[in-house]
Amino acid sequence: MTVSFDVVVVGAGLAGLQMLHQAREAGLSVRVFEAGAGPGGTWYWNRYPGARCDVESLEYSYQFSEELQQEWEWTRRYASQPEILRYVDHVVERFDLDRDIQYDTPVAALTYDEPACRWTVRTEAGDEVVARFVVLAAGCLSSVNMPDIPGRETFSGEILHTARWPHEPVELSGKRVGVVGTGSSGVQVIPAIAEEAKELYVFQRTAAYTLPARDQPLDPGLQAAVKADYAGFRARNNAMATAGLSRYPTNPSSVFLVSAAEREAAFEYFWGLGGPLLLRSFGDLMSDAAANELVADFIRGKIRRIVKDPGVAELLSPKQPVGCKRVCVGTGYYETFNRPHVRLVDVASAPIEEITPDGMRTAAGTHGLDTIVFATGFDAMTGALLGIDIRGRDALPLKDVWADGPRTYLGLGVPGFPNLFTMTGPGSPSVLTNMLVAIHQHATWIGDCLKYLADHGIAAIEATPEAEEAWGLRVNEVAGRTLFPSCDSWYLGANIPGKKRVFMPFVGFPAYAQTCAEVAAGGYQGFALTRTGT
Ligand code: NA7
Repeated sequence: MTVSFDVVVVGAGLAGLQMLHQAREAGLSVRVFEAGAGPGGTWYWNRYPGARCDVESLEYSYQFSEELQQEWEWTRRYASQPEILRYVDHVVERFDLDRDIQYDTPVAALTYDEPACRWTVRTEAGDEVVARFVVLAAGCLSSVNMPDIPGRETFSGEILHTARWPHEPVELSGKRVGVVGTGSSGVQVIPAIAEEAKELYVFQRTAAYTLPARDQPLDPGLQAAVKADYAGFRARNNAMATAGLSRYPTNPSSVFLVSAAEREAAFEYFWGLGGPLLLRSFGDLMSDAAANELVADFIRGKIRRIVKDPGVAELLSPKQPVGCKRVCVGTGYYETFNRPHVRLVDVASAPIEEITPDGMRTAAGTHGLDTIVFATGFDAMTGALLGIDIRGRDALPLKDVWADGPRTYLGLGVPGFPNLFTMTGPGSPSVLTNMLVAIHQHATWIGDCLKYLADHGIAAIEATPEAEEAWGLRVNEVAGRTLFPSCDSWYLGANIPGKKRVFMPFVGFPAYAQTCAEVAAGGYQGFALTRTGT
């Protein structure tokens, strides 16, 4: 007999874990399928040396339980990967989540049975369960991008990817290591590997803006003050465009209204605050290309002062607008290039051509390597979803519906796919915010929705094509007012060869959350609801 659940959740990362909790709170039976051997998603897989969250720990945490947020003590301004995994384990234990999670179980296919209003969920092992609802919490940055470089199989040393880092320690001391990629993962792993490796070659295609994290032990006084009114702290953060960092100043005025000296002073002040706060120094940095160029130039000046070799400093200086690719937050990144055993290899002018048995060949020459580390990112936002064979009404494949890019209503539902919810999906703020806030908003919204459907005898909920169409226009219209779509980023899918270029996340958390709340309050406007027996 096929086992049946009210809800199946795909993924036991931070989104899936909260969704499990919310669905239980709504009185529903739940099964979570997780590909990894343990919980934590991003923090389970990305175990590379130096891995650390670039959102402050007091904010990168769950807010669904006052007891949880009171009892957990963070140790640093930014939590390391092991600390977050300890937090995840604590949450799993505290809320007894494990009994509903099946690990080592990637989901292969989801098929909708329209007459029954049920999904059949098939795992890669071939097991099947049925569920009234499916929530996809498979991760925005979980489908690994491994570049297809010829000769990989011939390499005699070890090939690693930051997002599939082994559980056992990796021996790098005395080795010649090559790192490909200089996004957020590269910026974290490069200084850590430089501590151990005999020689380090950094293969850079596009320089990224790296802002100093200014990580430090968390001030116990600050932690206590936040805990004294955690609800207020959360509410203030949720009102920010990026859903966070409300305790820092924001200057909404134009950079063009001040003198050059005042501008520099403001940039210096916000640079000194650390993390992405520099982008808060003026209100038009992310909407006006000329304003953005001023802050870009300020950062390039910093790079020139830190990096001793002018040629290397020039190569490390990004050309694209600041923030159109996600800014990196690092510790000692630029300083690493002053170390004598670290070499920057420009693979924009001389691309990687081949991996040989003992190294990497670019158009400019060969570098002997013992280990190659790919920090080449992810097929973001859609990769994990399209990795599952999802078929909706009339056996419609999601991959066909999304052939020209993802289309959703609120990043929560897709026409033709009833009773299927995407958490932090394309069309929602997700990666442009503190993910934990985005997760909280989606998990509570979906949890409330499931309860509403049960209370009102509704068997199926499905986004309407009209609502999806209108939402797609709004996502584009809001993004069009910013500089986000102005360079080849993973927000646009531009990092994956052949992927359709569509700006995927929604810009502006508070407006989004308000729209979702209004949709729910209005009886789920934009969704077609089918009553039981109709
Ligand atoms: P990112 O930000 O996508 O960075 C990937 C890096 O790898 C980036 O520098 C890419 O250069 C580079 N890359 C990708 N493919 C290649 C090839 N074939 N050759 C050379 N270089 C390549 O991924 P991360 O893991 O660092 O960060 C992802 C997010 O995770 C991050 O934003 C945070 O939200 C957490 P490119 O820029 O494409 O020229």
